[in-house]
Amino acid sequence: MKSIKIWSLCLTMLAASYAQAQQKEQIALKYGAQYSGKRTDEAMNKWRSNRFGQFIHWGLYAIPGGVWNGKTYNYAAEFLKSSAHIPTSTWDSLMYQFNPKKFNAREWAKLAKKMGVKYMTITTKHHEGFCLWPSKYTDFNISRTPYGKDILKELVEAYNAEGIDVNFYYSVLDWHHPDWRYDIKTPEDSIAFRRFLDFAGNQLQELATNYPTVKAFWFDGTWDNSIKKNGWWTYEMEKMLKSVRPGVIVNSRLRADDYGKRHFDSNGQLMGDYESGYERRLPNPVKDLQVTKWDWEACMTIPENQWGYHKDWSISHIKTPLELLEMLVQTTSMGGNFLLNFGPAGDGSFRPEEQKIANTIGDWMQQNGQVIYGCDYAGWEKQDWGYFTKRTASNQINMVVFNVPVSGILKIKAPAGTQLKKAYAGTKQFKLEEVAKDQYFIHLPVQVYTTPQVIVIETGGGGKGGQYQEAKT
Ligand code: H76
Repeated sequence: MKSIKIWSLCLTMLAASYAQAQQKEQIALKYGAQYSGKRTDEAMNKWRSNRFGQFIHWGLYAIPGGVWNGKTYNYAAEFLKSSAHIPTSTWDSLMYQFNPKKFNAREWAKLAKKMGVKYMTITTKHHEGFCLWPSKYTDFNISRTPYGKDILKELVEAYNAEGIDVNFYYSVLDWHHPDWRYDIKTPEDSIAFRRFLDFAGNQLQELATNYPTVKAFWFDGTWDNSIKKNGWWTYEMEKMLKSVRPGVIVNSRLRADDYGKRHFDSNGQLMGDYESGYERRLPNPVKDLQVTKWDWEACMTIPENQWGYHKDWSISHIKTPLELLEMLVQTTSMGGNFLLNFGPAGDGSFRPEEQKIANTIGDWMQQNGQVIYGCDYAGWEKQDWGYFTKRTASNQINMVVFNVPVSGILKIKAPAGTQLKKAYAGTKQFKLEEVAKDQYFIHLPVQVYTTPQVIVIETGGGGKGGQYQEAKT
């Protein structure tokens, strides 16, 4: 007994000195995280409460739609220039065909509103380098197409009119710009890339200045050595955007620190305002609960890996509305935002499959959006039937049930000492049974369910007060 005590004392001391050493080992960084912890200002609280967003990939790649000279390329359609080895001058001349006859910004915004998204993130410029706004820093932009008008402005106005926030996706990687470099190997590279960074900085300043309602910048194409060796620039861009547009939000993907460490700096601090590494995948709802410590967003395609419009969707599994809805709910249950991608065609229309998905998800969201918007990680143990969400700054716990067991019994393990009072959906009340210490059953009618069921739990008071007979073993 005595030796156990001494050992545990030793271990405690060891742990304490280890923690101290860890703290001392903080590396001095010039370009690391600009603050620590979650932002709690109004703009960030709004971003977080939005929870569900629409991603839009639209550019010249929507015209060929993954097909070049009669050959279909199965890789992501927005990468066609690279997959089919198309010379830049050939690709760039697609600009003279960009004339989306069916484009109607207000219809796009109405579909998004119907789906229930609270924000939309649009590719202002993807890797191809083509700009959806009339940038004064390059001719490779919308004003030189037969369409001619500022599509970005039309979209911002139409979505904002529906009460939807608009965020700008911006690819730093640029296949069009002669000064882009993947790595810096010579003094010439260094000079050219410096010119490129000035160009990109000017464009970002232009976007932040000319579209004053922009809420966030979503950076992409930042993984190459050239950016990792220029962490200072990513630090400066975060600062610059926040000074031009106070409250604006940037994703962690923008950032690299002094040592080229990305997303999280060399001291393990998240850079930017939210983590943006979950792409076409979600964290594990049991094992990966560390994500609840910071803000994050997952982005998701409907096919396996198509962001821009691809003519042939038969080449991969197409996610169903229920699959996508479950991803949205799971993401909310872990304190993240879910950004679902759409790739409109070159004529400005949404394919029927995407419209169906938007409408089906929207039908559910109109009824049940209260368990998504303004909701967060509940801190309750995950159960097989689905997910818990919690309304921020309230005691309301929601259950979103995707798998009703054959018994109709939904098991709940409440946090220690939490009493459950009532389980209901609208005016319908379910039988709630306390079966053991902190354990409850909710009895659902045994039937076939075709949509996720929402049950609200009221906590506090009542119950057996923890009077249970403990087993002696
Ligand atoms: C790789 C890559 C890019 N990142 C995704 C968000 C899409 O934009 C895709 O093209």
